[in-house]
Amino acid sequence: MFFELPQLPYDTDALSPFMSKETIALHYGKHHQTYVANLNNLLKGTDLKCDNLECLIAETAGKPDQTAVFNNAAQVWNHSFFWKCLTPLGGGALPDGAFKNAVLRAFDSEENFKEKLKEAALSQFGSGWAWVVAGTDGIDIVKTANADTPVARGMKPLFTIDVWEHAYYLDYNNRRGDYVQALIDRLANWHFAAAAFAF
Ligand code: MN3
Repeated sequence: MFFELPQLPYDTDALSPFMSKETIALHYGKHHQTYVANLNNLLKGTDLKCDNLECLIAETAGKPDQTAVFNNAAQVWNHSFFWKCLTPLGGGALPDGAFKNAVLRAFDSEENFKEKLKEAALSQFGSGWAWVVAGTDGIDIVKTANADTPVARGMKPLFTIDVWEHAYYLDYNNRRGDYVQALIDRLANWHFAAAAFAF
């Protein structure tokens, strides 16, 4: 049961200047890679019977003696998902279809949806994530702290923004708002979110 760093869906300089290749080298090549390595090391000493991340997250969530496995499994899942939420051709209007219709039902307008997503990303105190999720009541926006993930709570993630400082400090210093705005306006892969909603 060994996990690998997934391939990036674009070149390391493809998101520049909104996310520099230096940030990708650090964030993907060091942070994400380290979560994978830590997880594989931790699993050598356990009797967890899982061959995928979702199983590991479900088996370790909320268990104090499994915090290290949970944190690293969740961070591998979160980052693997995060890279797919970005694209060099990102931002712009939501694609027409079921996802957009669900966004409009929940948030009245695209502008309000994006504003609420930005608010969640900015109001997450310290490290964490802002998410667009699908639940039984339609689409919602939630935030999680540190490694925590909606996957552990029965919600279906459609889109996420990493707001750990390692995601933006090289490019934006302390200006989290500028990073979040650029991600939403220029990098967000709404087609991926729409496909995740339809799946
Ligand atoms: Mn990160």
